[in-house]
Amino acid sequence: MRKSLIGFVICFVAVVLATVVQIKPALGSPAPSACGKNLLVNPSFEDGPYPGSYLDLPAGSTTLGAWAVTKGSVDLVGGLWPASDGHNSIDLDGVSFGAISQTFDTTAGKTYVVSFDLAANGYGAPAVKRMQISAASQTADFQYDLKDKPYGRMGWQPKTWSFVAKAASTTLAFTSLDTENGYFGPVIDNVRAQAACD
Ligand SMILES: [Ca+2]
Repeated sequence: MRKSLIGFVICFVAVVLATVVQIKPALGSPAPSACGKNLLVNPSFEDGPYPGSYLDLPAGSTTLGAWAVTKGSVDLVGGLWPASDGHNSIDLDGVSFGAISQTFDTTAGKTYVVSFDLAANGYGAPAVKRMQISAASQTADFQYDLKDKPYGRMGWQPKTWSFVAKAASTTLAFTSLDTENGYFGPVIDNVRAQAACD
């Protein structure tokens, strides 16, 4: 008798839990899916010279090819830490707060999906690294809190964002929003920009 009662209670709880899970509202609208090829050149920062441990690139540098360094400086990081893809990644704080951008062909009115991996230079402050992604006058801010960084690893976090193009070409930019120190910033790698699926 007692066993059947326990069985009934377990079944009842399971049904309630299943119902709660099913009616749980979605948090925000899902990002659109990406289709087709990556529209970026040198999307993983693997082209160009071998950076050794790291190579500081000031604004105006052409070392990254299709990527322009547009502000302050960034570091092309090689052996200093593991990239999320290939060998190299970019610290958006080189010796000052930096930014990079790349312009690619788009179709006005079409949605594009940008994905990248985000980590942080853990060698110093600020404790929370901040950056902004922008394209076609649309922006989104991202941050990486060092307290979330696993010990001894980069702890790369995949990020996704989408924008609607307004012209036949669009400039995609990654900009450090840090205001402290200038040497140890948000780190990005493995950038993709693809048209959203129709
Ligand atoms: Ca890479």
